[in-house]
Amino acid sequence: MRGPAKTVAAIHDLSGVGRCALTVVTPVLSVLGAQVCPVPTAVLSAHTAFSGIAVRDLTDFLPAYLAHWRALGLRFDAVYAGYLGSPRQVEIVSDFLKEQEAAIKVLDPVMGDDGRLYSGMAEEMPEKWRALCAHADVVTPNMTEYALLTGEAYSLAPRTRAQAEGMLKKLLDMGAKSAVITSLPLESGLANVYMRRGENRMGLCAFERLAAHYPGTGDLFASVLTGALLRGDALEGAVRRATDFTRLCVERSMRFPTPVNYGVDLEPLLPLLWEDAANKTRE
Ligand code: PXL
Repeated sequence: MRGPAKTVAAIHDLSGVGRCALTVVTPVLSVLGAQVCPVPTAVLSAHTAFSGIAVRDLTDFLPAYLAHWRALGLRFDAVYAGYLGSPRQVEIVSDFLKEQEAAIKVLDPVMGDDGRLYSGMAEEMPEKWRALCAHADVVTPNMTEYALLTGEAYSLAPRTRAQAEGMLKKLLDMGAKSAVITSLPLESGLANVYMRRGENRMGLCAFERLAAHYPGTGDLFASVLTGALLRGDALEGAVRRATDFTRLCVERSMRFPTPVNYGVDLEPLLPLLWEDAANKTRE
């Protein structure tokens, strides 16, 4: 890779156990050659699918944290935000995004799965996130988050191509420059679908349905996507890389099963991302 490492302000929680948020974002982006500067939104002993967790929300700490960064005059190549712990954090992130004019902004509206908000997620978060999406270069909701953002009923009924394109357009109408919906059920099967503003046609990466459903795969997908965009991939190449790597991690985790709450077994596969990135650098 030519030049210094690209920098990413990564605005996510730190969950000690369960492989999501910063414990996924950091290794993935590092192996893709980017320096991660975390903005921790909360510290949890484990992600919210575990019961009995210890949680410390960091909303009150973030203004001082970012004020120091402001004093340092930091400018990032990318800002990648995921799990935000309170409605006020959305305001704080919104101000930060406005200051980071030149950064690629990847916004993953991490709010829920399986048709429900994550435990502890405030009811106002969908409308807050809707406004935040206007700042995005790329938004990456799953089907639950798509329903929460748009106010549509959650449904996994297979969609036609035209319906899926209509869904992507709704996200673009919120102001995002491009949109990706993960694990969208098409009539032909599951796919990660995407569209850029001003284009009416969607692109898609199809993948086969697997029986297991692991937390943190949305974070894994969006982390690879962010790293690939920073390496200069176009959106289609980045979605392809993120889809392929996420599938590999899920397949491996099913072959050597651990309880799903502990997340996907990504560490043994990180060298593949490295080799992929190294090959690209040699090209
Ligand atoms: O992977 C999404 C995620 C991020 N952060 C926390 C979570 C979850 C999903 O459950 O609980 C704290």
